[in-house]
Amino acid sequence: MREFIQDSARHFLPSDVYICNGSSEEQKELADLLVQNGTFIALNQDKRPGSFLARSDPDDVARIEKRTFICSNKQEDAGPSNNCKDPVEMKAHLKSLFHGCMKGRRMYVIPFCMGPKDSQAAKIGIQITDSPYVAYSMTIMTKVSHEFLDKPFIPCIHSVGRPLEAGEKDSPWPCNKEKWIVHFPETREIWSYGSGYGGNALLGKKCLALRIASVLGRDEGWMAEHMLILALSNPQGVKRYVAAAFPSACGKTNLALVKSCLSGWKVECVGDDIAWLHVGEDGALYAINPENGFFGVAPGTSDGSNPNAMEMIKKNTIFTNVALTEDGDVWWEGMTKEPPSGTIIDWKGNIWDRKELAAHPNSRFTVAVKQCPILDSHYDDPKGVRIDAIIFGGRRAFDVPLVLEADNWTHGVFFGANLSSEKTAAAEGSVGDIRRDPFAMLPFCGYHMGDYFQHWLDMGKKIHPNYLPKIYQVNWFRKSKDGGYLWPGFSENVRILRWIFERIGSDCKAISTPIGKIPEISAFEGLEISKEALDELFFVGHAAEKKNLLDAKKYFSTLEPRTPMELKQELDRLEKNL
Ligand code: GTP
Ligand code: SPV
Ligand code: MN
Repeated sequence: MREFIQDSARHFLPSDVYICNGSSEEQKELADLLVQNGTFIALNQDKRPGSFLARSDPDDVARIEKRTFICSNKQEDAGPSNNCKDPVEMKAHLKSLFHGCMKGRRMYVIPFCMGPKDSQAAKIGIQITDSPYVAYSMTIMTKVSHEFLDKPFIPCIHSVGRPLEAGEKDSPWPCNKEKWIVHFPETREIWSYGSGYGGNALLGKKCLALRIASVLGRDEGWMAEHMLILALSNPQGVKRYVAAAFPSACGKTNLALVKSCLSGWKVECVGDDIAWLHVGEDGALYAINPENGFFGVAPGTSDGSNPNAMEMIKKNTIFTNVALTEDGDVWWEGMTKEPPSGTIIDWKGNIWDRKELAAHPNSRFTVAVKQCPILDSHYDDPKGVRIDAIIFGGRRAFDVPLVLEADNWTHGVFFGANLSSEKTAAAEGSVGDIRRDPFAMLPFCGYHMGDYFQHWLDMGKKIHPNYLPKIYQVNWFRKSKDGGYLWPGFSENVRILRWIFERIGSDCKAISTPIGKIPEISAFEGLEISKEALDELFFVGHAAEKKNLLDAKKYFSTLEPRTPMELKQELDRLEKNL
């Protein structure tokens, strides 16, 4: 650890070095500094105590997948879905790029723990960064303490890539046009350069807890997944835990915090973005949330759609790239039907013309889990929570039904492997294009996707058959011909959770289709929805399914020779069913 810190300082040449301890005094000092630097604007303390607005550089607003690399010793181990470069060459390149990159800045050392700190499943990282915004965010998103300094750790090196010459004026959001988010899966190292935003810079999140952790999971027999974890209790007080994977900005945080529309049915939250899944001594599958906070999408969040999130972000929250109201509060599209009156400053810091978006579509709130009003009592249980069902979901305007149940684990893995979704603003690129995003892990799997599919199949064999979670696929986003959503979503999604809960109990019936099982009409009793809308929501078109089958075949062939045999057999089974 000492060597790592000293080497970093010698090489990156910061003006000084500070080791974070995660205390509230330290958070206060960081916040004061950020306000002084102009990175933070303190919000109206009567309306949002302890809360701040940050505006990023307009070119640093989301994850950048083009600039994300998995540098395996052998290119084929990274697989066709990852950018890969030779690790020796890449390391040499990064070393020269990072030389002197922290001149004129303080170097923060952040010892952090992902997961319940007494859990065998937890992992320690040490992040080096020259960004106080990142340091502050890390104290919310992870557990930071000096006690993690003398343990084995995953090194995470980050710089905004903008050294300051003596007397040079800093900008509120320093960053560099050139960006690198680089992972070395064999040596378990992370280097990130040029961006200060979200998953590019808070290295505990996607870089450690997904890309590196997925590799650790493969090697050690567990799974790191892009999943929320929630608890659903029925009116009798029986509680079951569910994990659900949706691609970025496709509904994880909203489902994890959902307020139930069904009386007597209660949802509680364990995590909203990442799950680490282990087989326990009893042979069941257990999940922990490695994170300590939420980094949630702001637009669309309102008292109507997500009252629990609105409650959670009333205080001690960082808002990044949202709009600022005249009374020193925040606003974003969808928060209220009408924007507030008075002058509004948009996310770029200009007076809002009320035409362009006031908040960036990937604007976010950063807040500690302990502020979650429906936090589950086991959220920090070192053993994790037992998972009874797994859901895969995407954002699909057409062709994909509201919910499907898999016939068995292998069929469920087939669902995950075939997950496709419309692209969102969470990553740079064109929004709306449909792409394959297997298991919602396309941008986050640190190794070959074919091996990853095989790992899922192998994990199914390690779980005791009595505890094998049932697997589902959902789509809240199907649209009618006139362009509106067919399904009300949000709190009504609990109906689907209830069906899943009752299916686990197994005395609730389902209807078979060629592609999976669907609920009977009784699941929708009491919901104001037309018969036509329900029919459309569950319509399984033969032509569309044939096309899906061909696409899946084509996709699986791109993973050869690592496409698992069992998934190819699922293709045959589907073809017969169709
Ligand atoms: P990441 O943090 O990027 O991983 O996103 P996420 O998967 O947590 O997605 P999130 O819950 O933040 O939702 C993203 C967007 O989808 C928000 O604008 C939500 O308002 C919207 N959304 C979420 N759930 C639903 C739903 O059930 N129906 C509809 N129509 N929109 C939804
Ligand atoms: C995602 O893109 O899935 C996010 C946002 O959760 S970020 O942390 O930036 O990756
Ligand atoms: Mn996410």
